[in-house]
Formats: sequence, C-alpha cells, structure tokens
Amino acid sequence: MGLFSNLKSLFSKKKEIEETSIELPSNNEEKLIKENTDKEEVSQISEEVIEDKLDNEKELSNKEIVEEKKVIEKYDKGLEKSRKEFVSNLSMLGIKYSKVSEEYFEELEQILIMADIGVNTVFKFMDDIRSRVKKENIVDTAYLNEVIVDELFIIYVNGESLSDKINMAESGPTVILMVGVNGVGKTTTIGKLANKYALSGKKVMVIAGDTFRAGAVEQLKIWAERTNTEFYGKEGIDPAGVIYDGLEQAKNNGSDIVLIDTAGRLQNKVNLMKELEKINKVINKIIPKAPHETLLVIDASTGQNGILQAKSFKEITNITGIVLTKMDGTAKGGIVLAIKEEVGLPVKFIGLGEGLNDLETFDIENYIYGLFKDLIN
Ligand SMILES: Nc1nc2c(ncn2[C@@H]2O[C@H](COP(=O)(O)OP(=O)(O)O)[C@@H](O)[C@H]2O)c(=O)[nH]1
Ligand SMILES: [Mg+2]
Repeated sequence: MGLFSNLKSLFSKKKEIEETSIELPSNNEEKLIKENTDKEEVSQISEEVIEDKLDNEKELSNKEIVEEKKVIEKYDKGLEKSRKEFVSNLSMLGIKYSKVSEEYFEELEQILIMADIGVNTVFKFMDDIRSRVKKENIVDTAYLNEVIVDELFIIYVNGESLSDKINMAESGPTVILMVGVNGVGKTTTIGKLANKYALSGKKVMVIAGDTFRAGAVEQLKIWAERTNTEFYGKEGIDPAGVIYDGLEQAKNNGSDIVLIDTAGRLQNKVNLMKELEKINKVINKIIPKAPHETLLVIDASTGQNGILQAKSFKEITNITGIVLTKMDGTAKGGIVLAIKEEVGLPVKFIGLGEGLNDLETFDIENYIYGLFKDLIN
C-alpha cells in the first residue's frame, strides 16, 4: 500500500504555497495599519480580531505561508541540479520505453544507483517497485513515475522514525559538537547555525576546537563576527584545552547555545577516536549530559564516500545526527535516502549554498517535493 493519494495532495499543497502571491506588509506598513486601526471603533476591531482568530485556527496564517514559501524556494534552488538530472533521466526512460519491461527495470535501476540512493537501498526499492507493478497491473511507464516517487517517499518515512529535532538542554547551555573530515563544511555550518540561533534570540558562542589546521581559528572568528556571536579560540594549544576554557566561559556568561568546531583528521581511526573521547570527557566534565548533539557533517557531492565516512564515525563516537552540505552542488541528491537506509542516522540539517542563510532544517516533504515536483502534476 502506497501513500499515493497523500503524495498527490502533498504536492498540490506545496505547489499552492509556492505559487501564492501573498506578501506581508513591511514593518512601516504594519505600523500604519496599526495606527489606523487604533483610531477605529473598538467594537469593530474586536469583531475582526475574532474572525481573524477563527480563520487562523483553521489554516496557516499569511505569515506562516510566506515563511514556508521561502523554505520551499530554498529547497527548490538547492536541489535544482539533482531534480534536473533525475527528472530528465526518468523522462528519457519514459520516452524510450512507454511500457514496463525487464529492460526498463534495468535502466531504472542504473538511474537510481547514479543518483546515489545506495546500492542496497536501490535493490530493495526495485523489489518493491516490481511487486507493485505486478499487484497493481501497471503497464504504463508514465504512470509508474508517480509510483516511483511514492515508493522513494515510503523508504524514508517507513520503519523506525528518526527524529530531526535538536536535543536542547533543560537548563544551561546546549552544546553541539561538530565533527567530520576536512573540507566537508563544518566551520561554515557552524557559522550558519550561529546565525540561525542568534536570529531566534539565543545567546550563541562558538568555540574553535580545530587548532590543527592553519587559519581554521581565524575562519571561525570571522563567522562569529559576521553573525554577531561570541567567539572563543586560541591557536597553538590542544583542542581539549580550548574547549575546556571556552565552555567555562560559556557557562559563566549564560550562553544558550555553544557550537564547537573540531579538526577533521581521519587518517588514523584510533587517534581520532582517542581525541574525540578526550574532547567528550572535557565537555561532560564542565556540562553534565553534554554534548547534547554530535553532528557529523557530510559533503553530499562525495556520494558513497560520504556514506563510508558516516559508518566509520558511527563506530568511533556517538553521532546523533547528520548535516548534509553542498546539496546545491550535486546532482546526487538521493544520498539522503541512502543515509537513512544504510547508516540509520537522521539528517538534521541540509546545506543548500555557501551563504549565511543557506542552511535548512531537514524536512522530508520539502525534500521530496524539491526533487520531484516536475515529475508529478
Ligand atoms: N555550495 C556549497 N558550499 C558549501 C556548503 N557548505 C560549505 N561549503 C563550502 O565548502 C568549503 C569548505 O568548508 P569548511 O566549512 O571550511 O569545511 P571544514 O573543513 O569541514 O570546516 C568552503 O568553501 C565552503 O564555502 C554548502 O552547503 N554549499
Ligand atoms: Mg573547518
């Protein structure tokens, strides 16, 4: 049983939001509206307020629609390469074979493997597709496209559901440790997260735990300046020492969120494991129950290599979630599904560009819509 009708209604709902022309009044306009309504009859206002309230309870408010539209647009832009590749491949396949056949299945399998969905996931997926084709007597490949999207969605939502929420401390600072190999986007992601949390009113501190690479401390400092957040770092001493001092300071100055950068050396698994153990010990000593999250950053464009990194890191430390960066730079957006199926860790954020605002909380519905909207109508 698929989610087919749900999928169709999800896509039409998203499409409606994407195409809405609602615009929120600017701050000035809002002020004017407020000043004017202040002068109106009180009874009239209260009636309107009640009506507004009733409307709001039923549907998303204009503000929520505009917010969601922005998110949909970010996913749209960030997943453009994957969408174009995937959709054009599937469309070509549909032109080549209008009816389902063994050759069709074989080429479909290739397309899915190329999209980095992961070989094991693809095999399982093909079994599901074949049995649905049989059971539902599907012959038309154009129709099958919709079933394919439906089944991909099922891969993600089925089975154990992985929480994409960030585990926040009950009191005191929430500590988020960022790990991953060199160049995947750890420091950039810390900058983007610092921005996100600072904008939501949290007091944020970033700690430069990557004391190994030249320039890494300075790079994080620049992000802290750009995002108006507090910075702690010292070059030339060991990571655990910096983290110790930084966390003391964060605790004393009432920080809400502490983001810790680390070096990404994976040449030697044992050494990295020891280093992360030491870091975790220090963190835990100053803030019990911390780190609240250990996020593994993976570059989406590295495909199966990224999956291997996730498996390795999972063995050496307690990873609580994945940040998938550079989705905008790859046509292999299927990696999200492989991570869920083959690594069993939740993707919590995705990087959709190099800018300060190009990080989104991972949302499977926006992701599926961003990838397949041109295929389903
Ligand atoms: N296009 C794109 N580039 C990214 C993204 N995240 C990081 N980068 C780039 O990846 C490069 C390495 O990032 P950095 O944060 O220094 O990686 P680190 O070594 O893991 O700390 C930089 O040039 C970033 O601008 C993303 O989501 N999209
Ligand atoms: Mg870095």
